[in-house]
Amino acid sequence: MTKTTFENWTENRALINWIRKCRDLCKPDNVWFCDGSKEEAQELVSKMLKSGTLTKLNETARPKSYLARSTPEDVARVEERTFICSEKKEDAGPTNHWADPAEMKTKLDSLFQGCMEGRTMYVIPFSMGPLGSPLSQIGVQITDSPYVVASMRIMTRMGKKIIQLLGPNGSFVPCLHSVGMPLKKGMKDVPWPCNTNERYICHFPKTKEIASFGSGYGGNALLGKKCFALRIASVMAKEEGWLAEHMLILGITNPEGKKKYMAAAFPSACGKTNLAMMTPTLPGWKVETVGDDIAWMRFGKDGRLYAINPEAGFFGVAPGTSEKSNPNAMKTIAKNTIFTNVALTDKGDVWWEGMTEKPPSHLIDWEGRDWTPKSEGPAAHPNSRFTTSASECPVIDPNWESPQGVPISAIIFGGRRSSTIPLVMKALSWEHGVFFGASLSSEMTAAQEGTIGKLRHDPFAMLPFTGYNMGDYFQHWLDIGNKHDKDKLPQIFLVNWFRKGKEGSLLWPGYGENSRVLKWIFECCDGAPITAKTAAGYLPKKRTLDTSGLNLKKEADELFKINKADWLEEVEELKQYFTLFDPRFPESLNQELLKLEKRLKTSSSQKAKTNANEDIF
Ligand code: GTP
Ligand code: SPV
Ligand code: MN
Repeated sequence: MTKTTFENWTENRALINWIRKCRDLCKPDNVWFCDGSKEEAQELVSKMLKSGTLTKLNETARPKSYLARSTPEDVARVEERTFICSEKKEDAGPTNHWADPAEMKTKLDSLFQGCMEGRTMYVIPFSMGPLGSPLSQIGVQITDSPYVVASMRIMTRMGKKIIQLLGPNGSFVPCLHSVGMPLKKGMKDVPWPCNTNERYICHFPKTKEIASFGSGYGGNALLGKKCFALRIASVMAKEEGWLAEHMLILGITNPEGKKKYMAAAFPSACGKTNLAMMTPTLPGWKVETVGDDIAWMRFGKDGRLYAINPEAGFFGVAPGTSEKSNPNAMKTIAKNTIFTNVALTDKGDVWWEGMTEKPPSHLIDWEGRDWTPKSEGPAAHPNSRFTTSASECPVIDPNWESPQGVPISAIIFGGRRSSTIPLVMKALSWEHGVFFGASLSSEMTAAQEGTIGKLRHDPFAMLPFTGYNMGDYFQHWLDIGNKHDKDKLPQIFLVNWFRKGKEGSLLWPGYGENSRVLKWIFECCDGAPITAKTAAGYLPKKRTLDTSGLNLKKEADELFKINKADWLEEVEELKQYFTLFDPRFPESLNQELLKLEKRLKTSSSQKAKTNANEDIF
């Protein structure tokens, strides 16, 4: 076998030069050009079993699957350490951390200096999106983490075929990553190397480059995902007139065989994977998955919006996933899966909170300690995840790799809101829908470092993922509406699975029952006369949301209530929040807010608590 050299691996000079530069800077012991083959994956796994990074799961219970445990300091995305390095601070906007690109480059140069000593530098050519699709993009990640290589192999299309596609002159997004823990001579490695003192997740929107230092976890380290497919891609999308969004994509077929595609944006750990793979409880309805986290959308020649899933796998939240809540996810992760920070059973299989009603009597928890139901704290980390191929999903959509994408009929926004926001609402117009997106907020989860349960604004579920000024991003969404045929634009909806009743319990059963809401949305898109106009938006007209056979509590009426006092409070709060984006806040969104306030106030002759099942004007 001939040894792989830069020259016989690629003819792309720009790529060779960049890899050489990284090698000279990071000083790895050797360079490994990833070909994406099975043999390569096997070799990496063997290496990680030896180093303790991976534990093999029971081959009968969970074939070809592994468990990784991170250190407790490296369990989620680190938004505080995420930077947008635009030339001007205003272009990063008020919601991003900004750093001067030249200063950050200098800082990164010193951090990356010799950072791969004692380690292998892996070079991973990858495609975001189906190979050769006009909507796809190529990236090359350099990393010193074999765990990242194994994960990228699942999450993206990677290897030799990408190099062929790139050719001698193709362009790529350079993504440099290091766990930031050089192995000096005589130093012993640890199972999960990382650097808790120095962490930088950096994006250079002008030159479309990414550099990440110090973390080996998820969106911090799998740079094709949030860094490329959202932060850098959102900049490309703005420049080129398309959309890069934190959205699942699903196909839904009614009992008559009519199919529509929908995209939905919910903040991290708010239900995208679950909705994308759901098993409808409504007889005759079918849901199929195109993607569970990211959508890239462009207008087709016919004037409709088409979406692709740029990813090839799922990096899904484990806790709460069960045969009951998400049987399709359970089938997807039955084999060939890497689990991170879940608990280990005595039989060598995985477990997490919510997987079974009763926890096993003994486990090894995510920190490698003995655990019993009496132990303090959960056995699996709340942000523990599975990494698995989309192709393993039993309900993967037949068109999920279609190069032109799938036509989107509805765009859905949602978050965790224990009050105020009804189960489902349709926007009055595209602009009102953009207002839904801009005013989205959600209670925080374990997917981001921060205070769990605290309500925070998360416009378009893109707060940590928009690579430029959020005010300009709002304008971009408005422009999309202005530039395209209004009749062909997707209709926009707002949903909330998480509204709570007086005793603090969830009012809506969620999961498969969400098919009832999807059905209503489906029928709205078909122009069915099932909407009732309220001050806040269109709600389901009396009894048009199919709740047949659901034993909803009496207080379930609350699900649809537009409580005027709460909404006026929301308006005041939004007035305040939107000033953050001055002077780049689009005037038409201000108008939407004022119109909402006016509608709420003119409905004052009505009862303070309006029953939304009635038209309120
Ligand atoms: P990211 O991968 O972080 O972007 O998350 P996601 O949006 O894909 O969230 P996911 O579907 O993994 O759900 C996160 C958590 O929310 C899990 O614990 C689920 O069990 C829970 N969840 C999902 N859908 C529902 C629902 O309809 N109702 C309720 N009550 N919980 C849900
Ligand atoms: C999210 O946090 O939205 C995720 C997980 O999908 S991560 O890839 O870590 O960003
Ligand atoms: Mn996500």
